Amino acid sequence: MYKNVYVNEWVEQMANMTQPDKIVWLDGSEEEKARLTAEAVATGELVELNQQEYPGCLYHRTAENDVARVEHLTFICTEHKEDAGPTNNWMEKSAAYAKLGTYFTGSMKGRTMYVIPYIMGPAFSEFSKVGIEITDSIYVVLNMRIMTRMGKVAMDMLGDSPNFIKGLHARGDVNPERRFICHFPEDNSIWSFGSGYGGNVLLGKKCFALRIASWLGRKEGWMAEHMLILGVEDPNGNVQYVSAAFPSACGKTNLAMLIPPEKYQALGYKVWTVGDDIAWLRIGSDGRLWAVNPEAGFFGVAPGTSMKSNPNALLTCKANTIFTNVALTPDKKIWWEKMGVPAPEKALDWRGNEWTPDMDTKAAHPNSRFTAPACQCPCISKEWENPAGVPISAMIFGGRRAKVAPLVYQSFNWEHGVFVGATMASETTAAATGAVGVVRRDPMAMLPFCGYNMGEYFAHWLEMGKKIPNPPKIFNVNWFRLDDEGNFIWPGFGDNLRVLLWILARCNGTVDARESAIGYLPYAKDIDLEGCEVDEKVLENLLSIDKDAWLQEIEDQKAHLARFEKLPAEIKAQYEALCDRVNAM
Ligand code: GTP
Ligand code: SPV
Ligand code: MN
Repeated sequence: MYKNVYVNEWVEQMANMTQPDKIVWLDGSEEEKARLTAEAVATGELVELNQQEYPGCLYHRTAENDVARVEHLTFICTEHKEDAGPTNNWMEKSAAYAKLGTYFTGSMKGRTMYVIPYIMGPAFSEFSKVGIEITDSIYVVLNMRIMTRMGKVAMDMLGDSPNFIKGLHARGDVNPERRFICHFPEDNSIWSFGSGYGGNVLLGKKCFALRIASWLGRKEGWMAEHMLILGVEDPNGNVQYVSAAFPSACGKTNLAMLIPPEKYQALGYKVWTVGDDIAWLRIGSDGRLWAVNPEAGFFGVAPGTSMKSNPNALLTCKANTIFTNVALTPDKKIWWEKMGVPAPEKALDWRGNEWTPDMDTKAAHPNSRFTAPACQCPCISKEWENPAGVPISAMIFGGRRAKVAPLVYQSFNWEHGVFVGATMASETTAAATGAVGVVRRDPMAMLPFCGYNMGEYFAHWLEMGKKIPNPPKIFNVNWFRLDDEGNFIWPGFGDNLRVLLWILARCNGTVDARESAIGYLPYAKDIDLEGCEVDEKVLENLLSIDKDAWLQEIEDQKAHLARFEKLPAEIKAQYEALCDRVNAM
């Protein structure tokens, strides 16, 4: 038990329903970690990896049917449907409690209930909020220990306040028929049943830090966004920060940990990581928008992570990391596709089946992940735990678009920038169950994560723009344009710094741009290509916009915007202005 009576009372209620054999109140100590790890290793829930090679690292496989977020089983549960809006699944609040209550009742019989107090955000920061997650999974406990500031520090911050987000999770029998991820923003509460996977069960992450927090942000005048935060240091040592929203598995972690091309390293440029997935943003007393990363770790996509593509991520994972659904070698090492090292002669794949490189199945699941402490990242910003956050100069939207979207463009102003975010589209990835590679509209990369009516969310963005005296400039990028053979045209990764530098030059007013139908486009000469495999002609192509493609695009946008009953008039006006400009191209 803790000293906080509100926490104790709620835990007692949840225990009466779920009926665990015992309750463990966590404090976050090293002794506790060692004890729980040993227990999970003994039951086979976790595998201890080769400790010479991977000190402190663990391996876990989730059930075969439980390897990604389940958007069709994720609900916003409010009294009125219109508060969830047209893009969220909705259940009436009391009906949802009743339905999930039948699943939770007795679900922890024979099991242990763990109580995890945690903070999203730096301890004792004005940005930060406390959550308590109840779970019957040690895997969840050990992941939350990496992803949040958990244990005693959270109870110290909470004090005797009733103000905490209540999260209840039980694995149940991991049956997709009885899997529900329900959010009750009116009650600051989250109930998750029947899954053991990432974003479904690490309730501090998408459930709290985006769905519940977006609701709170609207109420309290701040923003919770699916954004990385990074700092670019110039050769004089000045650091400017940007945040960027890309849909799941579209490059946030990679951009956040970018390694500058050689030329820029030699000149003294550096990129510092503040966060790789979520940003909480508030207006500072200086009139700028300031951001913190509410998380304390990275839950990153493993496949494709190599010493070539993202060495900083790989180095972050060298110790104290949990690997989920990657391949396991006989000598207890791990492997995944495009890791940049030869495949093992044999391994157990993500399903736990014998695997050899000649098989045409993947050894690691495409959405397999590492959970690693942010403080181990070689390029972690020294400001990453600053309770005041970092000031944001530019906000960037982006996604996977084979054609249509150019490499980069700048919005005309905040209102136009909100429209650009509201009409964002991207091809779907393995981060959620369902078809991969289908174009869908994903406003601000928040479609699966906005905890309320998305029409009102757009209005909140517009409202914030009016309140920020010195708002960030808003841009759109696309690293994923394809040639006719289906190859990426832009090399991406480290070379994305070339685009970031144009963006910052725009913020600093040191470079011109040309006005186009969709926004300000760079002059090709202003994106430096020295040492890049792309020449100016290819760049011209990457920066081109095709009238026919954009005529099609505005048709698609029309259908998308028609979904929102509460679409702000400003967005509608922006849409009409875009149509006029495209027609006049
Ligand atoms: P979530 O954790 O799901 O939110 O994903 P994320 O947005 O952090 O994506 P991540 O950085 O893990 O990248 C996902 C995939 O995109 C990986 O396979 C990367 O290799 C690939 N990727 C990232 N950046 C680039 C890029 O600049 N160009 C290309 N072509 N691929 C990229
Ligand atoms: C995402 O899907 O955007 C992730 C992974 O960052 S999860 O925690 O599963 O949401
Ligand atoms: Mn994400």
